[in-house]
Amino acid sequence: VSAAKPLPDYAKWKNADSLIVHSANTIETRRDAFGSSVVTPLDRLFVRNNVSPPSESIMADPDSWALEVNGVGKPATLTVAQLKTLGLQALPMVLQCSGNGRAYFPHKPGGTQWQVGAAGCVIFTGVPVAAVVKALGGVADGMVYMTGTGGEEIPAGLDPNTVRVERSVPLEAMKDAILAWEVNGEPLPLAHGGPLRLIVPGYTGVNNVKYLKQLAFTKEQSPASIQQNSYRMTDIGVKGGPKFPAVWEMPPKSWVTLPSDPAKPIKAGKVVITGLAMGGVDAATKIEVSVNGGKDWQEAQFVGPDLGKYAWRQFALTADLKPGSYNIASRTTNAKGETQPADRVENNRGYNNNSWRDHMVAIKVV
Ligand code: MSS
Repeated sequence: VSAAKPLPDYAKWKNADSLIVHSANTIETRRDAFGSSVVTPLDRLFVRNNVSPPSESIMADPDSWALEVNGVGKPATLTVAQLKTLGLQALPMVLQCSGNGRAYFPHKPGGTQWQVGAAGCVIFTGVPVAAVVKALGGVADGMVYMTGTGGEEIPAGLDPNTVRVERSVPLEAMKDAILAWEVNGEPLPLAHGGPLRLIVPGYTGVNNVKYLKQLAFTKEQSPASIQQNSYRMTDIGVKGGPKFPAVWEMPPKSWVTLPSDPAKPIKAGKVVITGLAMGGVDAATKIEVSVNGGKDWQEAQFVGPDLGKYAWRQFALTADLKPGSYNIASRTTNAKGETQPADRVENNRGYNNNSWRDHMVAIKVV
């Protein structure tokens, strides 16, 4: 029996049985624990912080949390209470760490060995960024990026350029972005970025800055190392650098959730294979399942509600399986016609793994 690591204090309220605790700041959902709801229950949602989260004391009076907005016609500091007067949008979406699936890269990239569970489908609620920007006189001329700054301080010496977690995304990502104070109908907890978080749907986890202190429209990407060096698609063996593509939009991806425990043999006969499929920045529109390691594919059915293009879809396929060994894979196609590939895009830090082969599950039917 392996000694399970304890949940950290700020995430003590989570359901330990559903989670793999890699460290105090990296906690993933087990492959068999996403549940039957399309929306991931908060107590099973993964957690990832690059450094320790800020003190729980910032949650004492969430409405008084102040956000500085710069790079607009009329720069201003707005409290959450003021933001709540500017508009409201509920946004179902997949929140997924850039490194989800890193465990399957053969070159063993450094970083958390995430399997499938650094992802969840949740409903964030807040005000559209576009409404806030409109109220402040629009984006200032010549701005190219939307930059979010987090509220925690990173330890001295880690980054010569900033003490903050800071990420920039292309300006066009503003169109569906929101500033969220709620998730799944509850006040946004500290673990997921409360009191206020920048949500950029379709973009990988890191771009959704928690404890948001500043939202700025900028000419350049943030000088922070987390922008310039980390979260870049560099060649294997090459450390980061601004000349490599930033990890921004998510590619289409799916994985089977059941049968999920290769240690447990499955009874021959009709077996319902289930899973989750996401389209990235476009809706997942097609899902196929293979029971023979990708040789033959059958179209599976989406089951459960469609919560919009940024959410994931649950899927199922009933297969008649005789005793034997099977490799179960799934692959999705999005509205743009992009299909999940067999092979991962190799990169040094193990980002954006959407290879169907890497996410395959071997099962035994008896
Ligand atoms: N924010 C801040 N402020 N800080 C940090 O650290 N992290 C990232 C995001 N945001 C951070 C932030 C990441 S990296 C991720 S994934 C996310 O977040 C997560 O979320 P949750 O809620 O789950 O925890 Mo990777 O790409």
